[in-house]
Formats: sequence, structure tokens, C-alpha cells
Amino acid sequence: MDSQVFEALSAETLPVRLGGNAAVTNRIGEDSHRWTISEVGDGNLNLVFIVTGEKGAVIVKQALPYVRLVGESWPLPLKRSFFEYHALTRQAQRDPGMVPEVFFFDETQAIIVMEFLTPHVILRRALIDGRTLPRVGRNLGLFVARTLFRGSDLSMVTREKKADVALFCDNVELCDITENLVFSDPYIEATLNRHTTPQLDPLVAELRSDRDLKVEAQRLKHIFSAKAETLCHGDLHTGSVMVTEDETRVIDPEFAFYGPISFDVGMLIANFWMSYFSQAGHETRPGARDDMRLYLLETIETLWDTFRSEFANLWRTERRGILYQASLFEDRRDPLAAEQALNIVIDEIWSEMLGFAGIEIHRRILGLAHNADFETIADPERRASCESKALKLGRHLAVNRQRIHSLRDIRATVERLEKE
Ligand code: SR1
Ligand code: MG
Repeated sequence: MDSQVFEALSAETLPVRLGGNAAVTNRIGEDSHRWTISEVGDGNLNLVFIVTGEKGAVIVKQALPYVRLVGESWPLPLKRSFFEYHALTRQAQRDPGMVPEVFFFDETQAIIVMEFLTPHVILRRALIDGRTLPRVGRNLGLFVARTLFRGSDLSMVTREKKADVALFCDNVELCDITENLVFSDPYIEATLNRHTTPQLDPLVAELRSDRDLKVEAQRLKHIFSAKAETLCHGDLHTGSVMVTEDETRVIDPEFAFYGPISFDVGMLIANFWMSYFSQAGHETRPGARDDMRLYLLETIETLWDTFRSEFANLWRTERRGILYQASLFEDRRDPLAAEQALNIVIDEIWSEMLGFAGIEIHRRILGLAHNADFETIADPERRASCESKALKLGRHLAVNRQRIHSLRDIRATVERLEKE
């Protein structure tokens, strides 16, 4: 096989491509004729294979030169694999043990060979199945605090941070997807949009003519594109998290870019709120829905509280970058100055995070890329009811984000909407 020309893998060609590769054979065994290979990619973009040999298994992920969800009519550069590889290495340093270990990267073939996580399942699937994972809120709260703080000018040597901004700034096409699919398309009659029930039509029309909402969506797009604060995962939803009872791992950072600290936090929390509103479409056991909903609200609170306290801890112990330097706050007569600055920074993350969460909810119901939480609700009436409650929460968060002061206030809104 020509190693200089990209070729999409298949179960037949994969052993030829990777059979002689020591990084792979050391993990799973040398006899590639005995490998079993299954393609399991269910995302929107890539091929994903589980490759099992006599000694073990690995994941082989390959980017395709187009958007898998749409087809070859939407080309997408292979270089997203390069950004995913570099994001994984940085996240592994910033929060060890939280991302899969990478064994091999081939830039030309856009292949990453990495740890096969087992018996992990995708968090979104677990939540649809009504599973309550006790450690997810804390683990994810720590992950976002550590990766986002340690990738910013609060922590990094500024020359290294600027070099990294320059490296990741070429992930243009993936940012372009987010800029259009997340921040703009849901609020216009875009060709790629769809919502799955006509029952939503009146609410969708209302949202698309809501001036305050459209202004906020564009303000948030402005923050997304202009605030190169830290290395974001870029697509941190519950489909990008794998779990067991004890472990949480974050996967798929191909959308990595330098953006606002608040972006990953908001996208992630939005997906727990969507899970909350989708529960009425999934549960049949008596009482189970209420338990699950309570679990989801508590997980959101744990995630945010953990993020805030770990971010504050890192602020107090690891603030070695160019921002809010300790030298400016050394005056013992005013020990609260650094704490005042911290509170202002966290308040800004909070209000932006709420806005991003609201927009993420909208795009998953009105835009191109939907999520299984709602899509797998078979009854259209019920699906529309779940989706409309989520859409209303999204509007509330985006428009009122600077007037909302606590998750307790949001909880009251969420529970009121659920009873509608
Ligand atoms: C065309 S890509 C659509 C979506 O899939 C990815 O997972 C991202 O969420 C993107 O917005
Ligand atoms: Mg993905």
C-alpha cells in the first residue's frame, strides 16, 4: 500500500496497512490474519474500527475526506485527525487518565490507533437507558477545569500558548461547522436544518423571529470566534464521553480550537439538560423517571460546582501565566484582590456558559446534527413535547444568561417546564 496516498480503510485493507506496525502488533499480536475487525463508527464524521488480536484490542480511528453524515458532497479535510491527536496529547498531560492512550498516529492516512475502552459505553446511551453513573459529574467537572485552566494564559508560558494558538488556528473547517451549524443555521430557514415533528412548527417559527434570541446567538458566536482563551475540546457532548460505574473518559477532540473557557462547559451541561427533558420519552418503570431526573439535575450541579472549585484551586496554586500575575497581588494589606479577580472571571464564564448551553440545545433540535436522546423517542407527540420544553429552556438560558444567578433558579425553571 502506498503510504503517501490517503486510502480509506476497510476490514480487508486494515491488516495490510497496520499488520507490520510494531505500535499495533505489540498491543494486539503479530498475526494479522487472526485479527477480527469491526467498524463501529456511529458518529457524524469518521471510520472507527475495533481490532482484536490474540493479545488484546485497539481502536483504529480514521478521518474521511468528507462528512460521513452527509456524504462526499461535503468535503472535510483530513487534518482534523492531526488536531485530534495533538489535543489528546495535551489533555492527557493536563488531566492524566481522562482520555484514551494514543499508541500511533499517521498524519497522511489520518489514522489514530488508541486504547480500546472496555467495558465502557457512550454516556449518552447510558443516560437514555436510565443508568445513573455516580462519578460522572465530578470527573467531568475536574476534566473541564483542569484542561481549560491549564491550556490558558492563566497557566501556560505565553510563548508556548501563542505557538499553540498558531498550531490549532488551522482547524478552520471544523470551526466553520460549529460557526454555521450551531450559531446561525438554527435561527434561519437553512437547507440543512430539520426538526422531526410538525408539532414543533409554531415554536420554531416563534424562535426564528425572536430578535433578542438572534442577537444573543450572534453575540455568543462572536465570543466563540474571537476569544482565543484556551484549548477547548470543541465538541464536548455526552456522545464524546465513555463511562463505567467507576471511570469517565473523554474522546473525540477533533473540533479542538482556541476558544472561550465557557464553551466546553456550556456544551456539556446542555446535554445533561437535554437528557433530562428526554426522559419522559424513554422510561417505563414507575418512579424511575423521577429518580433519573433528580440524578441528572444533581449531576449538573456537581459538574458545575466541581468545575468552579477546581478552577479556583488551580487559580490559587498554579497561576503562573501572564494573567492576574501573583506579583500584582502580593500586597499582604490586600489579600482579597486575587479573589475578587477570580470571582469576576468565574462570573463571566458562568454567563457565557449558560448562553452556549442554550444555543447547543437549539441546534440539536432544529439544526442538522440531532442527538439520540430525542431521536430515539418513537412517538412523535411525545418527542415534540420533550423537545419543545428543551427549546424553551434553551431560549431562557441564551436570552437571560446575564440575569440568571444560580443553578437553583434554573432548576425551578426546568421543573416548571417539565410539568407543562
Ligand atoms: C457535520 S458535523 C455535525 C456535528 O457532528 C459533530 O459531532 C459536531 O457536533 C458537529 O456539529
Ligand atoms: Mg465527535
